[in-house]
Amino acid sequence: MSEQSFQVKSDPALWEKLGMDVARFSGMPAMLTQAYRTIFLSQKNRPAAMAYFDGMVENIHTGRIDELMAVKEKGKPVVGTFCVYVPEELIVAAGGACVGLCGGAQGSIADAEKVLPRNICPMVKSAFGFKVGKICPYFQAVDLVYGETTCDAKKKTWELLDRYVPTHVMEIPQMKRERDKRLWLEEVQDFKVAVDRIAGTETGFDEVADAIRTVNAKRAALQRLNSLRHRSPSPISGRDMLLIQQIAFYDEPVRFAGKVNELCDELEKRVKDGVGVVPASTPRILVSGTPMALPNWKLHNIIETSGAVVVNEESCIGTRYYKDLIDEGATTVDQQLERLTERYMKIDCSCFTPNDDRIDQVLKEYRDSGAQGIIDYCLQFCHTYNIEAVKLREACEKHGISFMAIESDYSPDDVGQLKTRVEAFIEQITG
Ligand code: BJ8
Repeated sequence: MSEQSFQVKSDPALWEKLGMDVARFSGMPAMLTQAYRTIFLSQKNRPAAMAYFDGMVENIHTGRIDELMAVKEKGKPVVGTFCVYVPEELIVAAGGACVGLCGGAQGSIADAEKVLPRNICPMVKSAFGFKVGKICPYFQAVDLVYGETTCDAKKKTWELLDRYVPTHVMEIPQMKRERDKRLWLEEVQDFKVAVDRIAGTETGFDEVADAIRTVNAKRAALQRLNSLRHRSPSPISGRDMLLIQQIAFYDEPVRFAGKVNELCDELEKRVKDGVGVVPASTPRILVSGTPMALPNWKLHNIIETSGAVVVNEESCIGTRYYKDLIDEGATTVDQQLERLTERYMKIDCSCFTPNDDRIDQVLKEYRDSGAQGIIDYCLQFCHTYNIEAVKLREACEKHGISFMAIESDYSPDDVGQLKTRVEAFIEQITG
């Protein structure tokens, strides 16, 4: 898609119906259009199959919202979530839609700070501010949100968010012992009952099996895509990969998997023909750490406009979301929920202790992706990832891997300083 033809669409009548602050939101499509043209469409040699994902961004506040409203009209729930621990398979099984609501924009932070303390994670503030300011159609479209007890900032915010939208909370244990696994399974069982109740149905074995296959297929498509971008020269940019991984949280899963596989077919041809989005000599960087929710493209844009390419995201908007699939061999609903729980327990968020599996996983992804250095990204005030970076740095030192830790928020204020640090890091890894 050309820079000039791309346009994020508007639908004030739809936004009005959703109870949004239309006057305030009406400037958003133009801002997003401008940012998207600059960050994405100015890239050279993008794969043709990116056109679908460009279209998803054009329709982010309109067409996809219409689809969610159609789900609601059928009497099925649209559930907002904030964490990859909430099992989307059970929402899909009940005929509902699952939408990731994490916030990645600076524009809603001031709204949040009217209620929340300032010194907490920008992702939590951004999401909360979207709801308080009525400036996110997804937040307005969801019937309820499902929070979880991962970090302190999130779990305490749910108590306040419940004043604006019904907010259920799932308890996620902080350790992975047998007794924690039992608790977790019970939480999953309760979650199924709650979602079924809202959907007005009792999902049985076949619906759960179908949903597991659907979400597995989505995750498998993303695995395929990620392993293709590990090739050298990289056939797709880190910015485009990040975008696709963000869209995975709000697109319809079957269509999304199909489009990712179409892109993979194109990239396979690129790999065969030795075609890259950048030359093979371009320095390769793995980004690890906290998730980058839409439209947080800040670090990737800095890295890729400084002469390097991002070849992997060890993040929840990245491999942590799709590295594990659910075993499809269960023969009863009870077994399905057990297998599902086993899969979710493999997610290695820093909210867990101990969490050494994550350090091993970062090192594995570093080797698999052919990266030459790791930039660990931590959102401000995220204590668990910030502290875990100590162990990650030690592991990198032990294995002779170049490592840099960055702490940032959504404001543009530190872009110049970050760019200087990233450029110096790129120079260091290229010797
Ligand atoms: S599984 S990473 S999605 S909790 S960055 S809000 S942890 S203070 S996002 Fe997360 Fe689930 Fe873990 Fe993934 Fe808190 Fe940290 Fe902010 Fe975070």
